[in-house]
Amino acid sequence: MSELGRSNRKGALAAIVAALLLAGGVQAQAAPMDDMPGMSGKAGAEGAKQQTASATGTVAAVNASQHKVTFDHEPIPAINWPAMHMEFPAAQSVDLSKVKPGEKVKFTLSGSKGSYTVQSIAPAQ
Ligand SMILES: [Cu+2]
Repeated sequence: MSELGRSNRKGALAAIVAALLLAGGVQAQAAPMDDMPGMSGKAGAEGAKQQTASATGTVAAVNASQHKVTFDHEPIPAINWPAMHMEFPAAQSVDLSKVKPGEKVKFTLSGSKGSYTVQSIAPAQ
């Protein structure tokens, strides 16, 4: 009898913990949408829809071994981004050996939500 009572209590506790975890999970998923208000409308029911955007900025760093590039980029209205300093993975077609820190460039991005890949980099005029 006492054995049964203990296992029932355990079960109830597990259900409460599961409910709390679930509530936390829902909140965590909702948060990125607040950061990117421009995306929620366009993505619609399709969810993580691919978007492309072009931007200008200054090359801050090139990570050849990981094929990544860091920009101090200007605002990107197409994806609702303010000016930022950030690192992006670059597509394999992008030749990072031609990209030098301090260079002012135009670049294009494609991706969805907070995850974008650089598709091209060209010198800015
Ligand atoms: Cu950014």
